[in-house]
Amino acid sequence: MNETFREKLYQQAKEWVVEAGTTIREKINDPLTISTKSDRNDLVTTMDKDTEYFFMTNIKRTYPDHFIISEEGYGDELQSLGGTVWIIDPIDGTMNFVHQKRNFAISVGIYQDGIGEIGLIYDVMADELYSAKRGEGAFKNNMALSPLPEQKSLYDSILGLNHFWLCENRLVEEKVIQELVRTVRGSRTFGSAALEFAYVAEGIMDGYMTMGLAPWDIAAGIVIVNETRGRTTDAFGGSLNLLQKSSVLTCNPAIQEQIVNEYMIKGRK
Ligand code: 2AM
Ligand code: CA
Ligand code: CA
Ligand code: CA
Repeated sequence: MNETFREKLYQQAKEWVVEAGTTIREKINDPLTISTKSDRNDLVTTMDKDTEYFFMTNIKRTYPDHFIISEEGYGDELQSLGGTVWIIDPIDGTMNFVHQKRNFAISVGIYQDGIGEIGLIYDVMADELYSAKRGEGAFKNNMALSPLPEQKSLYDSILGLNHFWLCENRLVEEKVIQELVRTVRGSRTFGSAALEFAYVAEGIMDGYMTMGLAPWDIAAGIVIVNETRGRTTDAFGGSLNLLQKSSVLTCNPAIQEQIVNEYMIKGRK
């Protein structure tokens, strides 16, 4: 992707993200129409769908040759990441949106032939935009984010985890997750994968690990975390495929191998 076009695309994507976020903020106290998807806690609202529709119509009108991967059904069914692909979660953290009216984000990643070029994560209620272009560093609004520290011990790390790690699975039976939680300084659950990636990039959390995320949960986050020296793999250190669901570990590289080798891979055996 040539530099001039990427800059234009970045400015355009940013404009749409902020416009969509502003609309959500203005309507935050309006009555919601909420439905459930795979289970009773898997929520979707008309705001999720309307926001995705806003992106889809704007993108298809302005860039008819671009593709879209997105959560709520307005995207394309893609078998490959060839060409320019927008990977969009219109509201990441829908449960937070519904119950808390905060701590949710719009997440937009733009990939060229599988390479993450642009990442935008907009914390709508805080009006904080995390952004990155590949090779040009990451920002929170207009402030450049510092590279993550080269020295980091797991003992003084804060890890983003969620309650699914406590539910029945092999890693819990093997006491792996319990040991990991005991080793780290603390754990946090924010309920928005995109924001948890943004916090790792910002260095206010040292890692985030979760099961079963979709491409739109992580596409923007990967680009932003990369730009502050963070690394993203599946929870067992394997590479990610943005056409599939996967477990995810994004963290400071200083603790990545230890989490993977001493906990996750050991626990899977
Ligand atoms: P969502 O709000 O866009 O659905 C919450 O733990 C995080 O996991 C959110 O980023 C949420 O994204 C994501 N998630 C992925 N699959 C989910 C599911 N089936 N139910 C609830 N949250 C899910
Ligand atoms: Ca969802
Ligand atoms: Ca999501
Ligand atoms: Ca969503």
